[in-house]
Amino acid sequence: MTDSYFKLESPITFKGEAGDGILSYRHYDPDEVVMGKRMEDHLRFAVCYWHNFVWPGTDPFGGQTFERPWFGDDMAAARHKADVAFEMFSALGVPYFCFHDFDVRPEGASFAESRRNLEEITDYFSKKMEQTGLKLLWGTANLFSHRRFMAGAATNPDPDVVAYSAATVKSCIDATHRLGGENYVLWGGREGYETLLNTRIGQEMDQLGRFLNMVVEYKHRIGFTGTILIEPKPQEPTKHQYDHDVATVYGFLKRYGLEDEVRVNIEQGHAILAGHSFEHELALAYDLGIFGSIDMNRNDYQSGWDTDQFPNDVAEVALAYYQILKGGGFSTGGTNFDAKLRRQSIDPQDLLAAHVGGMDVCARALKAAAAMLEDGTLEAALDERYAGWKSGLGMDILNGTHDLESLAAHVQDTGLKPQPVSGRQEILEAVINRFV
Ligand code: XLS
Ligand code: NI
Ligand code: NI
Repeated sequence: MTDSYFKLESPITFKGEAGDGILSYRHYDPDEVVMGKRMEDHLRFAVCYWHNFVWPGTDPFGGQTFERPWFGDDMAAARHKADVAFEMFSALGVPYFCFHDFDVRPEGASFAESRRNLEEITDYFSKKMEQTGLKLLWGTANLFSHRRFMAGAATNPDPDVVAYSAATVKSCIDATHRLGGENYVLWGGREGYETLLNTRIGQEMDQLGRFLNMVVEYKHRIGFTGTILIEPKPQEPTKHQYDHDVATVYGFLKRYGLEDEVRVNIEQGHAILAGHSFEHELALAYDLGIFGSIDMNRNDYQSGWDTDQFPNDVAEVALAYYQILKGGGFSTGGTNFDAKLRRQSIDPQDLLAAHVGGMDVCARALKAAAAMLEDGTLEAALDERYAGWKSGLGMDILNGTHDLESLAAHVQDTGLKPQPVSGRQEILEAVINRFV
């Protein structure tokens, strides 16, 4: 155990209006009951390892800005990093964390050494989890940083790389299983292409389909009960990624017979990159029965890339939690901050304050969403708009009583003249404003 990095006198707790909202929560009170459930159990916050403890603050034009005492590529540095990570998770009072293999252990000279390093850190985590009560929301493999993955992992044209990727995923599922992880995530950063001049889409999709089936088979073989999640993203780092968005992932899962086995981890910033709103992706995933978890980090709307900022817009986040509450909330999923500091935020306190701010935004948004749902105006407006489908003509269209000919006859015989009805968008938007 290393010395305290954050030098906090006491953990960060809910102080409401009495606190400054920087190193205290003004809105996130884990024990406050919202719609019959504690806020902590609704939100299921997780903090990610990679952006917080690994990312050096680089951008395409500049190098490292963060000087962290745990940066280094040996096991001593990895343990030091784990000490600070668990110090931060505990100080924030979040229930969960998430990691990639690459974040937590040094890369070995061989696959076997990398695996041993991961196992050693997994043991170290296991003790810390016991001491602190922290839980693992999900584990994942980094199949995109090392140069061996430059042309993809499961979709690489070289079967040797696919085999290496499979071995890597196996060791990461083992680590996740050992730590009682509640989900296992696959984000296909390099599962896509730069140009069709060197790519066969159909071949690569078949590889990905088989790969994912192997993951599911292995999960069942070892008795891992967590959910397997795919994280859709349309591009970056590759120009075109196969897991483009929720709808694309669903089509892929159907094609390879996985729609009952695999769900989605939806990231706000990825939804924006795909040209959707976050709530669109959430609502669709619930409707398709594949909603799993969320990465709660926003994109900058001007820059057009994955900036991974902490959330700071209550109204926007409220619409997201509105869909989540309506859909029945999380089961094995949670709210993961896959978010990173801006590269000028170099103080230890910035790391804590970023999460506190993000968690307070989510807490306010959850309460607003619950109030909207309890108020019922929005749902009543939807019920009214779709009322025609509950009986009579609407019901007969849906249940197959009608076909094109019978509908044509119906329209002619009754002299039907459909009457346009207001969509009332501005009125509904004004309703939102009552709650945020
Ligand atoms: C990158 C992804 C990544 C995944 C985990 O854009 O969001 O961080 O969440 O591999
Ligand atoms: Ni993510
Ligand atoms: Ni992302």
